[in-house]
Amino acid sequence: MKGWTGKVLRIDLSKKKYAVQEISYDLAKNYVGGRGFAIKILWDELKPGTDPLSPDNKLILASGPLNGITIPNAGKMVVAAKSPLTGGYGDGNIGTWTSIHMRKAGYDAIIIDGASDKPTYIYIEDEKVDFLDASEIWGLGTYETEKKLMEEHGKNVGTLLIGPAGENLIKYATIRSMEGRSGGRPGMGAVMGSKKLKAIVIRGTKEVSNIAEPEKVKEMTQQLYKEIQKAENYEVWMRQGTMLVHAWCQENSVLPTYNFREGVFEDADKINGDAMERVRVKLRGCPLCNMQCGHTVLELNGMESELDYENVGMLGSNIGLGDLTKVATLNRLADEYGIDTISLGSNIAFAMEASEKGLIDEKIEWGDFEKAKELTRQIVYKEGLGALLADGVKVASEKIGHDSKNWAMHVKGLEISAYDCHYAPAMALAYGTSPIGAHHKDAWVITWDVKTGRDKYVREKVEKVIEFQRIRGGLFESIVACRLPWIELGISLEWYPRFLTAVTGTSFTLDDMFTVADRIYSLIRAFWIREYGGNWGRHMDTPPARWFKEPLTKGPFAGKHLDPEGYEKLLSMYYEIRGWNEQGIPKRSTLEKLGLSDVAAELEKYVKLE
Ligand code: PTT
Ligand code: SF4
Repeated sequence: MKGWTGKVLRIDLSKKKYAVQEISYDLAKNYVGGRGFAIKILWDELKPGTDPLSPDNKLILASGPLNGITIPNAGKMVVAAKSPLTGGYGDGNIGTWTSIHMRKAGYDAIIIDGASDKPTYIYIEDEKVDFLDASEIWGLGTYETEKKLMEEHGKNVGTLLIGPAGENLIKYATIRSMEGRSGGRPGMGAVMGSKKLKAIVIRGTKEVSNIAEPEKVKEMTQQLYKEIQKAENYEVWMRQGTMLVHAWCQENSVLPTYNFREGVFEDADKINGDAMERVRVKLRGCPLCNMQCGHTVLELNGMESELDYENVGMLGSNIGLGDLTKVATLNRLADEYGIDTISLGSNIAFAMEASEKGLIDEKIEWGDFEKAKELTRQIVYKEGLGALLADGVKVASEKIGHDSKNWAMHVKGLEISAYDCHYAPAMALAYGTSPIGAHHKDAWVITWDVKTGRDKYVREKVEKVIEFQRIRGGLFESIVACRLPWIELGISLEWYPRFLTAVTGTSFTLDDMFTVADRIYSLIRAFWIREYGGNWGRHMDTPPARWFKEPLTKGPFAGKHLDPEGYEKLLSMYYEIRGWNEQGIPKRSTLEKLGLSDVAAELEKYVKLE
């Protein structure tokens, strides 16, 4: 086959063995790559009920046909496993040279199984895999770890690594790469830690040569780089990147503030994109990108800290902190430890609210930077109050009880990213139905929600959520490329099936890609249901009670809250369009239509199918 390498590298850390396995053309065509490969492997191979932090969990590193060649913004990769935070499917999309080196080494994906009995890292060079001693780097922060790995193996490698948070099995530890990149919000770093795997270093020395139409791909690549640079929004984007959205969020009352109680923050202008631009020191980003968006500023100790909107939303207004340098300091700390900034911000805010309400003994006030910093350390080392928060807000609320589950801001156990949805029903539905828990990546519909009538609970909104999920969660996560050229610069979506067709020689239209996306979505859904069995239901797709029961008290939309009946209506429409039943379980006919008859047969062992 063309385009795909057709090979998967399997590594068994328990036995320190590895093997190469071929994948079929049908699998490649039906799942394309990235998230598609990850869920197919996890569904086929993971025994239901597997403890995510046991050696039996599998860590999947998956690329797509666009990786390893110079196509713009394709320096990305999917990292996936059963999530220790949610108990369901978990993944993340990380910018890294690993994606490129993995394909150059000859693999579409790597599956890491088992666990080492002592700290280890893996060095892969083409066909060769070495299991190396990591005792000297175990315990180090991510910056120091990466530096030492590069000193040892040179700079021409891809790295994926964890910090102390992953080592200590903090359930929202992430995987890090290239200093600024972080991926796998639902605890992919903890899965590495449970395998005593500090890092993966990979060098691919070959070229990805089996491209169906190499000249065409080359020509299109040059054209797209130019088109990106000429885009109308290019200059504005280059000034602030994702931080552009901060001021918009404040204006539209969706900036997460005081644990998502409010959508406006009194000190918003001290931590927005303009504030960042005034002190910015550098621009960084993923490989193969000419619209880089990682803006760094100096934190309190003079170190660089890379600010994206989510980081500032969750470690700024959401914990009541209106000082950019202090936000940057917490952000750098999170990167150093290898812990997700979104979940961290949510857990700190949860502690602040619990303290305010007298539900915990510790005193930690809104905006208290020193205590937030110390709490971050305590979370990573599971000390004091940190031990309560190391498994996420869902578990913390189950432990402290009272009404805290109403304001433990998560869906399916994954903390909500930085958009308040008191008055944004489509975005609430996007969080509710995201396939990994409350992440914005699959359907960032908030600007559309605001533009088209925030009081409306109508079918059009549901259709938009599904359209975005198909594009963002399906197309971009399987090919695998950054979606920001399309979202931020208005680059036409048609580029991507055209690239895919020219690379693989298999004809893909946008509609074909949406069928792949629907297949991936229903299979991810089946995975969750198999894990949750009888405990599955609509509640799994419902955001926390705060947004329904506690209206905003500040800003232009004071008094607004989500309408529970309206939300139920949206959810029912969502299930109907997806071909799932009233509990969100795929119908047999839907699975069959997507070529998943075997999945229907397996799922029937766990729930009744319609
Ligand atoms: C992503 C999530 C995001 S989404 C942000 S900021 W964003 C946070 N970044 C963190 C960080 O930094 N350090 C840290 N310790 N934790 C962090 N947690 C948060 O993680 C990221 C960019 C961004 S920046 C976005 S929107 C886009 N996301 C894409 C995606 O999901 N898919 C895709 N095909 N393209 C995307 N392009 C953009 O990539 P997760 P990255 Mg990330 C420091 O991984 O798990 O999905 O969580 O990968 O390489 O850092 O790029 O305003
Ligand atoms: Fe990476 Fe940003 Fe470029 Fe996307 S736009 S590839 S996230 S640097």
